[in-house]
Amino acid sequence: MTRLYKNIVILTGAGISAESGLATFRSSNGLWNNHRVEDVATIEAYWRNPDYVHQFYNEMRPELYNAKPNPAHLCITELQKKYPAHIAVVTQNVDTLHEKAGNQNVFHIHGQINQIVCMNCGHVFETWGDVSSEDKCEHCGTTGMLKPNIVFFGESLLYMDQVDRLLNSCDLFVSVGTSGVVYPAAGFVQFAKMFGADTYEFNMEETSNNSLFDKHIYGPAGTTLPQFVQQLLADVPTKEEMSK
Ligand code: BJW
Repeated sequence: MTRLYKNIVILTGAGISAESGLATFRSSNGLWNNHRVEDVATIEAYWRNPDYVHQFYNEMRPELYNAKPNPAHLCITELQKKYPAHIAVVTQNVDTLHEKAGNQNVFHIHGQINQIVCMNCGHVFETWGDVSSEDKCEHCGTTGMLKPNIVFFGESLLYMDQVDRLLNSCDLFVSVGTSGVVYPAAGFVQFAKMFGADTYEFNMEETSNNSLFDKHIYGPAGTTLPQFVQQLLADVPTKEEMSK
């Protein structure tokens, strides 16, 4: 038996997409396995050698384009359809599996693989194709300033005003498949807790900010999250119960 919640925030990381076949970042065969983080995931790397960075993300794009959502993504859609609360998904993932699963209110705080931003004018456009330093911005016409719309180390996160508001008002904060080492996302649980939310963590193993969660559910999110969703849905009063 759980409370009936009004505002739910689900923070997701690479682990929620692991069962869709996508590599996480910090596992032994992780996404950066053959690359130094400093060469592909920092803003300094992009300015130093944009084509090296473009090549890394150009190679990643087709795999993410073809990836399919798994039960962990899909059960969020079911929750959003059947549970009488405002439910937001704050994702650190650059894949689009939440959207493919039909999730609503999704905030990509670390950007999206299928978006490009012009560092000259800020224009954002969508593409699943390759990008290079010879390409021109379709909005301002400047060449060589296009960057994958992915938040690199040293850059500010996206949608932080909205996320702050969500954290201030949430009464249930659920973290799924994130190691909790990258800030500011790793600190969200602390805010949610400070504002009175129940805090749940779903992961395969203990994480670095483990002590901040009220409950830990260990195991693959594709199994554990749908079970949790069914528990939440079991506590939703029926129409008859509501009218009594
Ligand atoms: C499963 C599973 C299954 C597996 N089921 N679970 C405060 C303190 C210290 C440092 C900082 C701080 N504030 C800012 C910083 C600096 C920095 C930072 O955090 N550094 C730390 C590493 C120390 N942060 C930043 O620079 C951020 N910007 C910022 O703060 O701006 C303000 C500012 C500007 C200028 C100066 C100073 C401040 C930006 C961070 C951007 C992160 N971007 C990346 C993408 C890189 C590009 C790419 O895609 O290649 O985002 S880094 C990478 O890590 C990616 C991810 O979104 C992010 C988090 O990783 P995630 O999702 O947690 O993945 P993993 O692999 O770590 O974990 C997977 C988990 O899943 C594991 O736990 C598994 O067990 C689990 N799992 N299978 C359930 N089936």
